[in-house]
Amino acid sequence: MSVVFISIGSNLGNRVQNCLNAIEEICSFSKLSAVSSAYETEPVGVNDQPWFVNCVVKIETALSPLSLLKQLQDTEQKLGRRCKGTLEPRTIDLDIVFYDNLVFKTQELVIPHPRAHKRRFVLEPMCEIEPDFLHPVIGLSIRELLNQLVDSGKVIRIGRLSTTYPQKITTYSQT
Ligand code: PH2
Ligand code: MG
Ligand code: MG
Repeated sequence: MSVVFISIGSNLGNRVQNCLNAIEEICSFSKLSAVSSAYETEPVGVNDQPWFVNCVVKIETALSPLSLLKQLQDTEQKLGRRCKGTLEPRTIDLDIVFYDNLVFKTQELVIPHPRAHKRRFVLEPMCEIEPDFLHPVIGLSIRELLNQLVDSGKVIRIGRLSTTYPQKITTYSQT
């Protein structure tokens, strides 16, 4: 089994509900081991877009990186994502951030996510669940990356996400 961190983001429609739906779908093909809080985050690298809701989940999976990518893309489609480009608002975006300590580069997939270490909306939620995880290329922990970060995009914690077992229902509460 491999340990994978996935960044979840939505800035179209009911953003929190979209994230909840994504987590439930992810539970259907992998074992969920941790979920961060939900954060409202200022858009980074795009102009004139609504703010995002972002979170990070930790899973265990037997899927290979490319099979997992396919599952995540199918899930994005199922949850109503229409645009594939990065410049339009999207119902849901599911990105593989880390896959064990793997360094993986193909046309369709790069792991670790090439921009994750520069993004507060990824590092802050991930720091909540695994602050000591070492970036396999940079060699710094998530906490260290966050401390040296220059990204000024605002990231505001808005509530807790929790999944019930064995029902696998994920809920949001403003606490
Ligand atoms: N995703 C992007 C581009 N910019 N900004 C925030 N705050 N959150 C995101 O998830 C995000 C972004 C491309 O995937
Ligand atoms: Mg993305
Ligand atoms: Mg993506």
